[in-house]
Amino acid sequence: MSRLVVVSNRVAPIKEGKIAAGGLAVGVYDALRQSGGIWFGWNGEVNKNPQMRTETVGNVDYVTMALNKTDYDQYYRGFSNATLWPIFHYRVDLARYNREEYEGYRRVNAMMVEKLKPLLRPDDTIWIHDYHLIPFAEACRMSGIRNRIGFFLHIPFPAPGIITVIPPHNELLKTLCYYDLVGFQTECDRLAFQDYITREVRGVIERDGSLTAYGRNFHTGVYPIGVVPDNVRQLANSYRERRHLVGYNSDGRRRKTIVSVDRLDYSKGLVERFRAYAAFLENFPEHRRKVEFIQIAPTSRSDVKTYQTIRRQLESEAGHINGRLSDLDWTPLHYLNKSHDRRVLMGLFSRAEVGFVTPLRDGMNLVAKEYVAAQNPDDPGVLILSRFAGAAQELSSALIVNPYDCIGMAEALDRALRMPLAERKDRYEHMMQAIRAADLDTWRDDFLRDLQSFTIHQAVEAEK
Ligand code: GDG
Repeated sequence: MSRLVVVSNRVAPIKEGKIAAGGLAVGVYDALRQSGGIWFGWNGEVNKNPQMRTETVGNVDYVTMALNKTDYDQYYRGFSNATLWPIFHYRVDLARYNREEYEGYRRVNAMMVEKLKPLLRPDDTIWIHDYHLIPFAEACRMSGIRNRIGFFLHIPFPAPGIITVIPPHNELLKTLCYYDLVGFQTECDRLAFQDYITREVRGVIERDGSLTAYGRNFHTGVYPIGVVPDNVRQLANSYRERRHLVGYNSDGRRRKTIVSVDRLDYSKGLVERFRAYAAFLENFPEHRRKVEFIQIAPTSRSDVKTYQTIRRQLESEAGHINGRLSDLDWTPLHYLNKSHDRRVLMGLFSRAEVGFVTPLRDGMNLVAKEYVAAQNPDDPGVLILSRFAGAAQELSSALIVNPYDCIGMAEALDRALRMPLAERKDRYEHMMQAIRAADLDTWRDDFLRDLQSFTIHQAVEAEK
């Protein structure tokens, strides 16, 4: 097997047991550790003289660089997170477009390619991750790099009517055709992309399923990202302080727990979730004092304006719920903005009666899979899952809800808390089958196998 070179926007060298709060990091870490190679990207620093730095941990070289302030503002804070992220999550209302930011985005992609180029060997397989780096392969080809290059999109690919809101959508999506393989989380995402290519730019679907557009032939595929279920369960079991995680009534009986863990992001549906919880306590008062909701939401991208707004909104909603309903011995909602150790999270999942995962849009949502994998098979909790999370395609035995339906979600909470053991077990077993069938190893192995095995008939005029 050839050496693996992974490129993602953010790279943080990972020490065992200390995993950053981001699905991509969790997924790529194990992939690289097994095959060895390079993980290349931004180190999170912003300074005047961006220097390359290499840190070797085990068989992985973490090669990172800082960004200067302009690059950070235009590429990261601007086009990636204020244009692409909201639009790909169907939040056109929160998106802005600025031509300079787009140019900065293209420039940083090209600059990263030039930095990576001297480190590449001819038979390296290059795996690019996510929306920050869509034009990476095109910049590689222009620079004469001939290696196999695959791209995986961690977030949803929106319907063509949404994506055409981005003024240079044609130019941007053309760059995806320079990959040998473009991977998506769900069939729905892949079909949306295929629709765009066939309808917007008159690309064609070949007999082997590959696409030809802009004179280039390339493959697409569906690779739902997963978790390592045994590892999740092990972590959950190893957390010894579990009794500190949940509250008790004054009579000593343990309160039932509803748990949610998300990066603080408007795509995760936190405001709608808080409102649904409030409606649940209003409409089903018999649960009051017997239940508590723990929402862990580490802040992210806090210098992007829309993220400051959502944070303020959540503080106000949380204050409203607790101010109105708390008692001296009962706090209905625990809203925590800090990040927690992974072991603590898995321990908390295993003790919570309900996992409440209700994004407005999500590429996959690993928390949904982790919650299920952390459960005790003899007495599992119930997953409530948004139909707009990629995970809902596989976890159809969850209680599927529409996050825009406040009362529907309140009813699902009531139903979950009352669900008999036999039904909980039945749903859990179905979900575990799906989680095992598409675990993290399968995601990585399938993607890399396909990337290495497809016959590539790329047109090369543009590269000459
Ligand atoms: C993107 C896509 C897609 C969260 N808080 C803490 C913490 N986490 C961990 C969770 C989970 C991961 O971070 C979050 O993954 P998600 O999948 O839920 O969400 P995104 O960060 O938005 O990831 C998403 C994913 O990429 C992978 O392709 O599923 O759709 O948006 O593993 O447990 N981990 C620790 N402390 C925390 O406080 N240690």
